[in-house]
Amino acid sequence: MNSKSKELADLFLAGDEKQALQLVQTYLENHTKDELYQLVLTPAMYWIGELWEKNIITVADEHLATAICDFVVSVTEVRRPALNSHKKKVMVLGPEGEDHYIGLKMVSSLFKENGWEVQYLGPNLPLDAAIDSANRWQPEVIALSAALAYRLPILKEYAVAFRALDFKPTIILGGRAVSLANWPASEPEGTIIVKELDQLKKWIQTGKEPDNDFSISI
Ligand code: B12
Repeated sequence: MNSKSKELADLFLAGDEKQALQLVQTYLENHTKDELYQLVLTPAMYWIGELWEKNIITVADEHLATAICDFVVSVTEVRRPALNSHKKKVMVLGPEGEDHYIGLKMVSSLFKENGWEVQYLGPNLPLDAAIDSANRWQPEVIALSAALAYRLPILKEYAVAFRALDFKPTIILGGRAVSLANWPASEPEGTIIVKELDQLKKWIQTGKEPDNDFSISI
């Protein structure tokens, strides 16, 4: 882990939101938001996960750290008013049972920064509610995230259900579980598997799909 992430993780664990925000804002003077998210905040939270797993910190420490990370991501998000009514639309959510949502917030932030209209529906959204919302709003893209490997089957279920909608949204799958999965396979039509935020940024800006060494079989 790099020293910035370590420093930030310590500030998260100390509950020091002021210093944490300052560090992040200083970093953003010379770096992009996806660099901040992918290279600093994500390793800091993964480190906190390791400390938690080893019982070096408590679940309360982890909750405090997550709350401050959440705050920092929210503050760095661009919240521009809609400039035109022809923005592309993306719906961002986690499937039922999935509680991890910091990655989803980062994905929302990246789409917003690139001029998309975003509906962030959060984690743990039942499929019927998600389908209903998608039918009403008709987004071009639906982005889904899963942190735990055993969530991959439900991710597939959601992806298949969304692709069956009349307006055929593009489905983007990401998250820790997705990036760790390692089964050679081809992606079904209309579904893009994204390992990291820089790949997402490239796709948003150029339409170029990630050229991963592997992808998940869904
Ligand atoms: C905070 C946390 C929690 C919080 C989540 C709160 C919240 N608001 O999100 C709480 C306490 C709820 C929680 C619960 C659990 N957690 Co938890 N959690 C974490 C922790 C420490 C950080 C998660 C995080 O925010 N990471 C930072 C984000 C930014 O990373 P990310 O999600 O991977 O996102 C990045 C990319 O994947 C990508 N991305 C993410 N989504 C998407 C989507 C798209 C479309 C794209 C393109 C990209 C993308 O973008 C991000 C940028 O880099 C992790 C540690 C870890 N390694 O992540 C453990 C961790 C994921 N949890 C773990 C576990 C075990 C659990 C529980 C099962 C614990 C329990 N016994 O109850 C439950 C399961 C809850 C559930 N039903 O989902 C384990 C999983 C281990 C495993 N074998 O898979 C981890 C790894 C901790 C550990 N080391 O043991 N957790």
